[in-house]
Amino acid sequence: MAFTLINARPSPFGRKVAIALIEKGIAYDVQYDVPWGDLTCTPDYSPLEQLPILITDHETVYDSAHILDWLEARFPEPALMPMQIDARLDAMKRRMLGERLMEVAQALIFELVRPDPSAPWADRQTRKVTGVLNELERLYSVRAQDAASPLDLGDIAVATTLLGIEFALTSGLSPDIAVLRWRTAHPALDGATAALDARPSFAATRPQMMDFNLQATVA
Ligand SMILES: N[C@@H](CCC(=O)N[C@@H](CS)C(=O)NCC(=O)O)C(=O)O
Repeated sequence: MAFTLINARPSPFGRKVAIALIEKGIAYDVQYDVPWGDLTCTPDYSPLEQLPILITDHETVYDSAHILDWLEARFPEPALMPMQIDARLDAMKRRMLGERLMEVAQALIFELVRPDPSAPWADRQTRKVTGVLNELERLYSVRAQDAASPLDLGDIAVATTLLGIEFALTSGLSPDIAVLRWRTAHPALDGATAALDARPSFAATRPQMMDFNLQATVA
């Protein structure tokens, strides 16, 4: 079966899907698109008009979280979710927090590049980022005690979000927002992310810039 991933750069959402495909041993081609551009093909494949989109011979699947669930259902081996119920619920919680953190961080960045940002609204998003980072730090402190735990979708979601945030800051895509510099105050997340980032699936999908104007996108 042929797989095409339509992706945007440097999308943490698309990277999440690419990592899951590689971990499952599924070969795929990548096509890049700019969903904000006049020539975008994204609406041809997704009513949400968002990337990533995964196209196979028989199906078109969109939204990164839904694509991960679809992959797990259609290609269960190797499993990226534990079968044991407590481990599974823990992975689901880490995955949910990782996915929501990306959205909150994105909302904060977009607000702060607006010409007249709302301070109360930005403060609220800042509190959410702090709270989620602290909760993930607690969860990964526990997870670090079991060095043998296999990779799961929680790890992929959390690491792609944290590395995506870091890339946005270091590449200048985002302004320097103190709460988004997550490494120093969160040693368990620092350690877990470094280990995950050393995997071949992460090495093969490092974020890269494309010609992208955040200010124009927000406007
Ligand atoms: N919840 C979506 C978010 C994806 C997303 O925001 N994708 C961006 C590219 S990185 C996009 O397509 N934005 C265009 C838009 O929102 O209209 C997912 O996880 O797939």
